[in-house]
Amino acid sequence: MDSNDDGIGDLKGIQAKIPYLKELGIDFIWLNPIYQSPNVDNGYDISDYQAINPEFGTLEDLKELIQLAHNNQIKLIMDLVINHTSDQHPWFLESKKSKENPYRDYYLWADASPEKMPNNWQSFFGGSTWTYDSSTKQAYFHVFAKEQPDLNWKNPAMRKDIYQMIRWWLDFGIDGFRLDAISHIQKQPWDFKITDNPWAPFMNVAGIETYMAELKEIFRSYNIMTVGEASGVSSKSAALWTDPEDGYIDMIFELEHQVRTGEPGYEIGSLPDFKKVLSRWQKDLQPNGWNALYIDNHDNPRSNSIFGNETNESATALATAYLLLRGTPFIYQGQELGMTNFPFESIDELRTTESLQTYHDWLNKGLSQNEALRLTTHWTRDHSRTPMHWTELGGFSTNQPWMKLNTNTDRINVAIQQANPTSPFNYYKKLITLRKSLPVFTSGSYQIALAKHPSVWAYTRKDETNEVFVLTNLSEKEQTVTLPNYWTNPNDSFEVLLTNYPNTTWQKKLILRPYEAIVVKK
Ligand code: ISL
Ligand code: CA
Repeated sequence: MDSNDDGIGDLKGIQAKIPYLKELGIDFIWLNPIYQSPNVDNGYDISDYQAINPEFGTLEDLKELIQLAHNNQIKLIMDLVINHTSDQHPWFLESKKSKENPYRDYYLWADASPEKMPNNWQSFFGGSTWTYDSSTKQAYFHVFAKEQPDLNWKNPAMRKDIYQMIRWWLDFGIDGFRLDAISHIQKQPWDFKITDNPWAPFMNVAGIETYMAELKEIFRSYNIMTVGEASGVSSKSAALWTDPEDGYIDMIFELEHQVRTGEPGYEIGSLPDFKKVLSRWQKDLQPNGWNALYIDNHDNPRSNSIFGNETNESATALATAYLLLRGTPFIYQGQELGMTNFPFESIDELRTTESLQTYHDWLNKGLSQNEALRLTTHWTRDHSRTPMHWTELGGFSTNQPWMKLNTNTDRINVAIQQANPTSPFNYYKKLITLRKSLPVFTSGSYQIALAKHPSVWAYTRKDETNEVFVLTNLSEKEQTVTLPNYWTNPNDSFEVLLTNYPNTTWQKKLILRPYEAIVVKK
């Protein structure tokens, strides 16, 4: 929400929407990076960790927001981006000056020539992980954009400065962190040879434990929550990472469930894999680990478009499927309305560096502008970054917003959905209330049901007092299912706790309507 009509959402805008968040029923806010940044990667390139980007407001505004949130029993966590900084961070500006500079080893430098980089590793955003610097005849290392040099975690002086900054924020009064790209902070030796996985040289590499243990020491001395974005940490080791007794952090975002299938450029989300991956994470993290649950985030297209068919039913079925799993559910802005992908028509409508880079790579390979645009936008992160829809005309700003509003604000907006009892917004409210009403949803065990069904995701949650069956048809076709006897025995009573369709039935043979969801308690 933009409070000062410059087209950019800001801290005061969030303050104004605390009542909305309270009504929805959330317990904490996670803010994407709002620090001082040249914005090459939407704030994930930080040039001053202890300053707020003036576009978003001031430290004072943040203090106020935290206060207001706390008054409403809402906590607030910030993104902690410590795998890399911006190339405009004073540490890097110093580091670049000379090989002898005291900040040289805050980053990763190696001998190179313009023709020969230290190795052939590829960055997540395309191209080499190395950028050559002619003045010192060395190259610096970056797993993301060249404007995001990786910090050298082997350097104790660098770590000390980072730890001091972390404590500064925790003393400021925030309630925790989402640890960005944390599994990449340790790298293999530069002569490590890539075989099958191009990201292996910097995915959860051995030795990372030392740094995670140091971070844990800090986190454990505050009453906070931490969630790590930790791609490459397997579901098996995630249980150790998040063990309540001696894990490094409280919970983990896995990235594996975003499986795509189909030809490149035409891919769709793969439902069977989505279900399989999430089920494995549920299994492997019980009883000792803890999941962070999500279907939308700022790095992926909208789930209602890639796994759903952009209807209220698909939005609510997907919500039911993930929000009742074991773990802490996250809701990404607008997901609760069933917001959808953006119909990109021009490259000017895109904002992320990664996508602009991809577009130019396609053009350089000789593709037409139209085809390059189609391939780039098919799966861009920009789908999810368009402004939130508050009213029929958007209501995000009185000015031209920093990214175009989606074209369906008339159908998908807060005002209209608050007034409609069967809207996704009101369904999310019910779902959150339901989740909080029974401890089985927090601590009960997870067991998949109808495991082989290609379009239905069903599972049970169970503790000493309650047993619940969650049944979702995640397809736009009717699906017939045969429920286990245990769940349809006429001698037992079954209570429908929640459903996204009127006139639900519960019997051994069921025909589920498109994206129908039913939650039943025995
Ligand atoms: O592991 C990955 C791919 O298999 C990467 O996805 C990586 O872990 C992820 O992209 C990291 O994302 C985060 O850090 C980026 C930033 O651009 C993203 O927005 C953020 O979510 C760099 O800070
Ligand atoms: Ca603004």
